[in-house]
Amino acid sequence: MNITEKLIKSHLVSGEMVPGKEIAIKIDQTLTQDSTGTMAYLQFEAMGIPRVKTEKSVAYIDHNTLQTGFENADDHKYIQTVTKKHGIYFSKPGNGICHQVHLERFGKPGKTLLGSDSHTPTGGGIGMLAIGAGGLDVAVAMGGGAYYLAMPQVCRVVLTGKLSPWVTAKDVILEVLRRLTVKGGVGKVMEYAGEGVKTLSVPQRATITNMGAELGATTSVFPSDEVTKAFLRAQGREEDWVELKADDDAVYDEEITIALDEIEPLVACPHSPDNIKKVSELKDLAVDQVAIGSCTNSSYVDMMTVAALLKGKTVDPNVSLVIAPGSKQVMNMLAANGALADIISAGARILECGCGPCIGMGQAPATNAVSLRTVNRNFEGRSGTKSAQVYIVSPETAVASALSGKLTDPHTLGEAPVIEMPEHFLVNDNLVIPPAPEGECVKVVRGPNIQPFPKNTKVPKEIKGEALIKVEDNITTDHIMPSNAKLLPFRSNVPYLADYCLTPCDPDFPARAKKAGGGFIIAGQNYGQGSSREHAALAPLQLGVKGVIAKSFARIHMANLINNGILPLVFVNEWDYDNIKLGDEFVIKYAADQIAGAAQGQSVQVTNLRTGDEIPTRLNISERQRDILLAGGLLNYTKESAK
Ligand code: MIC
Ligand code: SF4
Repeated sequence: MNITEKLIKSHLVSGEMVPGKEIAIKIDQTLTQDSTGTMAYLQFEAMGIPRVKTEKSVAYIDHNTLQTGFENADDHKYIQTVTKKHGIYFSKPGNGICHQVHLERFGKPGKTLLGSDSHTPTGGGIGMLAIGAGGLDVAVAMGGGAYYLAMPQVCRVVLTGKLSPWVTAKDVILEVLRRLTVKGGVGKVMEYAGEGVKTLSVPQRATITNMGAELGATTSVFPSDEVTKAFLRAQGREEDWVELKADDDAVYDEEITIALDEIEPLVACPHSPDNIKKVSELKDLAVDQVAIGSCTNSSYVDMMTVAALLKGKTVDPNVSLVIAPGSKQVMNMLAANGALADIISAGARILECGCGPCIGMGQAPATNAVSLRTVNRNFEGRSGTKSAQVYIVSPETAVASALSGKLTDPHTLGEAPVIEMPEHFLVNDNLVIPPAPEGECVKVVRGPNIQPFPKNTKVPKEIKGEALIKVEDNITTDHIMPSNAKLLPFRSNVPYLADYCLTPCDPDFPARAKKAGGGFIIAGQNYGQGSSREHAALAPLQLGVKGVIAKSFARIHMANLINNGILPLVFVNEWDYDNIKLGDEFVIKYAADQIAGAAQGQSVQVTNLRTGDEIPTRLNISERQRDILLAGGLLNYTKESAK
């Protein structure tokens, strides 16, 4: 078996391990962050289970830490009290980005991790089967329920040789994205192998698995080997190590080879992580802002490298350099060894340990500005400025550019510094609050920002509605439910957020949907790529959206639509997309029967009342998902099944 199969087999609850078929796996650990967490805990509470049933569940506060009003602070109080009551560890704001901290302090090779954030696969860097999902799926897992997914195909990524100086793990994953694109990983696990693996540290591996999310992959995973063991030892938890490797005769569905020594510093250009060029091709592009941090590139070695490169230098006068170390551990170590002073004296602006600019929480660039970031996503508008041009680079390229004021290949800086992994990390978990031993008497505090979330109803006899919007390929969840410093505080208030749904594509969409009393979204390929935010399904539900008809869907978003009872219909004939006009009236007759038939592979006929066309579509659903859709979503289904 390969590693993926071993991890799945040891957690398999039901289903056959045949690619594409639905399987269910036991979840050992969960993580949530604050912007998806409030919803996940409200849903967990609605399930009425007193105590989590996982081995470890951790709630992080890392996204909404700007606290421009009472909303964030209210949500944090809610999460702190609800977790205390139900047996979940609480990582306070300031402790760092969920994925970075989880890797350092809680992740264990051989275990499964389900997180309400699409970059949960960061844990694959330490040999976990770590998957991103919607909040409701995470709530179910906390309650001891299995996680359902389509058995993935496994793509072996063979790494040969070793990275040359100035070339980084970030450049490796950008190279994978260049070859496979943002939909190249859909339905797959990217499993790393080959002699190059042992040359990469755990944080480097985690940078690569983190950005597997940008490929649309179910997850990515590295073996657990001596390097993993050394990392865990340095974190004071060697006892958490187990070895994990593929059998010699393991079989894979696909294979690609990446020669590490042939990679050059790369850059993802606006507005997609797969729009890759060589840094040297774009040299001299003037840069206005450089932001270093995010769950992709904020580890100790990343930050020490940044400090070494900045030491004794000054940031270009036209560049604003902002740096957010990934965790309190990293920040603390930089402070203790003096590297923080080097960063500060070079003129960098230090942000707290959190997501910050990555999700548009502050540091929005100026109009038309060029911003270089070490983040994983550069979707249009995500930085908080629609006209900004965001380029994704490694920390090394980021610093070289911050110093010169132009996009600069770090090779120009001379000899690359060699930063070793520490033998001992500074371990101090005093910002992690354990749950109350007995949660019964804990009072859960709810602020006025927490509003009831929309609930769907059973499928009616006929589903009717108009084409409310028609969008192109690769629409991201940042288009569907934008996040920025103004909107992120409202993640517990879906009625408020709904008024911004899909507005980057069409500002009139929410008003039109409300006026029409709901209807359908028409979309191209890979609809819903990006984040795990359930809000990208909840906001359309609030507006009465009944179905999305698309050429194809991204994995997590499709699961979120089903969990909320919205039909993810796939065009059988792509030309039907071309014939649809805004305002066309659709009807799905005998809806329940057609949905039932879809689980058996039959098509669902959507009638266009304007043209009289019958549009054949597919619902790629299991029998369980059929029942969820018929019930009007996972919550209704769970309640019905409990009767
Ligand atoms: C992101 O990077 O887009 C986020 C913000 O971390 C999201 C979660 C969210 O929308 O709250 C993700 O990746 O799932
Ligand atoms: Fe936070 Fe950015 Fe990572 Fe999302 S991608 S978890 S916003 S740092």
